[in-house]
Amino acid sequence: MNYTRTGYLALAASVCGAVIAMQSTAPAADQPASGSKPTVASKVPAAATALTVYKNATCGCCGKWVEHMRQHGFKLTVHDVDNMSPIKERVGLPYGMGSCHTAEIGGYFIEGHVPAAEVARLLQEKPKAKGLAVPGMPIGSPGMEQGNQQQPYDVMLVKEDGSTSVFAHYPK
Ligand SMILES: [Cu+2]
Repeated sequence: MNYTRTGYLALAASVCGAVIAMQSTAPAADQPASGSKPTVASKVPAAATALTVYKNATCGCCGKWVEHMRQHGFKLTVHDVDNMSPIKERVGLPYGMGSCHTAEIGGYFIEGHVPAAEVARLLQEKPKAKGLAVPGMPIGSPGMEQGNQQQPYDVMLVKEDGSTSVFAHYPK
């Protein structure tokens, strides 16, 4: 199965490439201040904040999403893999829900540029579901920032039977 399809994704991928180029010239300085400040992850039990991420090594926007999640208090284990398709198939991602990176937390998958706040909400509410997905790579989602540009997008809840419903709409 091929999860990267349509010109829309190709465009998003080129934007993501631009992000890589921009990032390489920026100082790799802004580490999150550790400790004191409450984060969205602090709303869920500490044991539930361990997130495993699979991505391509060259994916710049994936790396930026990883930073976004760390800044919000999640503890990440990141695996760089060449072929994402077997992982997306294993977690049961339905056709049309695909994005770049795939993560797993608390028995759920997190596909694409899902905001940390929605991951925390998922872990608090614990719906019967397979996971959350932001299909494609919408501009303005975490890790896909392009100045002030903001493409409206939905965070989809993927149920156990593969059907989907809107979990959150952005911008809020
Ligand atoms: Cu991406």
